[in-house]
Amino acid sequence: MSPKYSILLPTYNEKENLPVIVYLIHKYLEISEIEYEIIIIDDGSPDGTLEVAKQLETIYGKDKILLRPRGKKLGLGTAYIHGMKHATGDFIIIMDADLSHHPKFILDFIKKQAEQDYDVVTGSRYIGNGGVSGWDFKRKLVSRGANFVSQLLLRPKVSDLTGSFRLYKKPVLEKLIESCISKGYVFQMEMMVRARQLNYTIGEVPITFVDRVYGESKLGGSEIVQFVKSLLYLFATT
Ligand SMILES: Nc1nc2c(ncn2[C@@H]2O[C@H](COP(=O)(O)OP(=O)(O)OP(=O)(O)O)[C@@H](O)[C@H]2O)c(=O)[nH]1
Ligand SMILES: [Mg+2]
Repeated sequence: MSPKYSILLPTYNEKENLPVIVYLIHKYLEISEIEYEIIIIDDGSPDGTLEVAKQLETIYGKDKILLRPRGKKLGLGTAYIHGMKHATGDFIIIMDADLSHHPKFILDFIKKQAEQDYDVVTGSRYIGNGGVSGWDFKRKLVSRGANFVSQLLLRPKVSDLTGSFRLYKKPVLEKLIESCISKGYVFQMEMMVRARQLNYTIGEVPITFVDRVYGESKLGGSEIVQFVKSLLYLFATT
């Protein structure tokens, strides 16, 4: 039997982006005859994202779009756990719903995974044709800097530690989430560090990351301070 893929889409105020990303996932996976489901975890978005999601459920069907909303904004980490509990696929794909992660790359993730039966496949902005678009110098510097320092301290042999576009075997993701302590930005990084510790195999595919067009970005000074703190914590404990 061909494998099934569960795509987790956490949303908070993504009403403009959600219909586009769902359409694109549908388009790319349907033509490739890949079996999938999309699990939308909306955290009570005040912009009415859930209403939009309900319409998508009607359009694409309840077997393709699963709505697993929560009452209020409880954070990304727990949103993944919540979504994962309802996933029926063999593999779980995690991506942002703000169109920073283009669904066309999902096909690359799937192909890469099959090459060596990888436990995890992670998208990388720092290999091959990967890259970022729409970032100003400051944000590039912050991202590069964060990645560089993390590489130096943690030596995980993964080129892009802070990215969040990834594919996991379902049992592997369950195990990883169980062993991760951190929340926030550093969570993605800890996932890779733990994956190495537990001797899971990790494949990488180049992705281009596009800055969000709709909605507001939240990266600010306090996130950077939090990131550095968490990084040092990870360094000290792994
Ligand atoms: N369910 C849920 N989703 C969230 C929460 N916070 C963010 N998201 C979603 O998680 C994904 C990533 O969050 P973003 O806000 O894009 O974070 P970012 O990419 O670091 O920052 P931006 O510059 O704003 O794009 C998006 O699809 C968000 O809608 C949350 O608390 N709950
Ligand atoms: Mg984003």
